[in-house]
Amino acid sequence: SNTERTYIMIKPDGVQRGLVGKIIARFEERGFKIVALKMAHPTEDHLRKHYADLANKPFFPGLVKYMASGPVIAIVFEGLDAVKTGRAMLGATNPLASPIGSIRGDFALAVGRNICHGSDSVESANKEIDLWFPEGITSWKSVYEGWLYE
Ligand code: DAT
Ligand code: MG
Repeated sequence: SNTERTYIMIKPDGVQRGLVGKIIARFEERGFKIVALKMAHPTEDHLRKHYADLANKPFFPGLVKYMASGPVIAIVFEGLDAVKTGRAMLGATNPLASPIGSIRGDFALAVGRNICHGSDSVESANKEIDLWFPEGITSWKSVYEGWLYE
């Protein structure tokens, strides 16, 4: 539905490399609506919760350290098929396998420095939104909605 939400996070390398505006612009231009946005410097403990499903992977300690190495931009975008379209806009987990035109395919080289996170299902989006925005999100009506949706 039009109100599907996804959690998108610009990772510390995306922030350090000055790609925040470019990444947000892609989602805005596609038609997605920002319903929550903030900068945060997450703790390793918070990131262990965010990536709990990957706790047994050999790269997990390095992943948590990298993600805690600087501030991130936490965003919730809302719109039609936000989760699947958000994943398509990111590309593959490995930038090498990401199509040109995708965020990782245009801006990243290494799997361990892939600049942006996106929820992989509606269920994980809801969990991630609760984890990163316990204060809640901001619902609002965009004047473009009549031109984005039938
Ligand atoms: P995605 O971010 O595409 O959802 P994921 O959830 O499987 O991928 O993994 C989370 C992050 O962990 C990923 O963005 C980068 C890192 N990662 C995944 N596989 C990795 C690997 N084989 N080596 C190093 N880092 C990896
Ligand atoms: Mg994932």
